[in-house]
Amino acid sequence: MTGSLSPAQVEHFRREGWLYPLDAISPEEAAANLAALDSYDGKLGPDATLRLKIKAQVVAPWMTALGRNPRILDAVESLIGPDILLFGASVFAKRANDTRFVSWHQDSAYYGLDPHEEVTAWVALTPSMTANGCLRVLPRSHLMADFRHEETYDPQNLLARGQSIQGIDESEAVNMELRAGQFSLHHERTAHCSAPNPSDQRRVGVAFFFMPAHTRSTLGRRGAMLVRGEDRHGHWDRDPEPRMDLDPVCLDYLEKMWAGYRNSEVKQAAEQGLV
Ligand SMILES: O=C(O)CCC(=O)C(=O)O
Repeated sequence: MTGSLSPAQVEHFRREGWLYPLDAISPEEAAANLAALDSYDGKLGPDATLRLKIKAQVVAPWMTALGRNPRILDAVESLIGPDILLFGASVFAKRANDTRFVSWHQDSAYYGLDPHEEVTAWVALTPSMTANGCLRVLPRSHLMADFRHEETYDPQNLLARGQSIQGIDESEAVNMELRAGQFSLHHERTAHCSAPNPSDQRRVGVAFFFMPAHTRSTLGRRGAMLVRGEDRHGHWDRDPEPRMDLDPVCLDYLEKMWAGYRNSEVKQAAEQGLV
């Protein structure tokens, strides 16, 4: 398998909670995917990317195909084994000269997954550099205790409730710089964030959330997509597969899932004392 990780890369991920850069698609393919995303502006509101959250993989066949990219899945398989469910995907887009940011957070506080073995592959559709607000991670934070999150509702924050870990010591933070078409990996419990984009180059990426098929939902029955291997456990319903670009059935599903995530799922995290 061409994208399998070496033992040293696996060991690095297990120790540090992140890994980059890895190659997924060519810069030309990344540009084609970006053009498809851009074509949704107007059709899905002025900034379509703000609606492409948590189940964005159902929006179009190209997005589902990216979530099934063999290089990405080979790397993910090296970490979580051969039976892989795609729990979801979110688009994170910052315009040029954009003051919006993503605060420090752990996905494990919100996703309602047990055990916490989800791995995110963040795929760059434009260059994602320090200068334009690339993804940042706190090394080894996946091995630390759960962080407490505060809901700030800051409108500049690209997260649903502006959920934020306060007081992180950023001195060891790593900026995961990527060229268009490359991807990084981070563990569900790895604290991560990204700064505003003061540059004149936009920064767009899609985060795909992969989990081993034995993962359970702690938030009731939900959907996922089987993207490799077999599901012998049956803990998840099947997410719909898009038949066309902006498949209306899938868009409806995406809206419902995003509303649920913003409301009940985050509320449940609050009840668990994590936000
Ligand atoms: O793209 C970003 O700036 C943040 C991404 C993120 O929070 C994630 O991939 O979970």
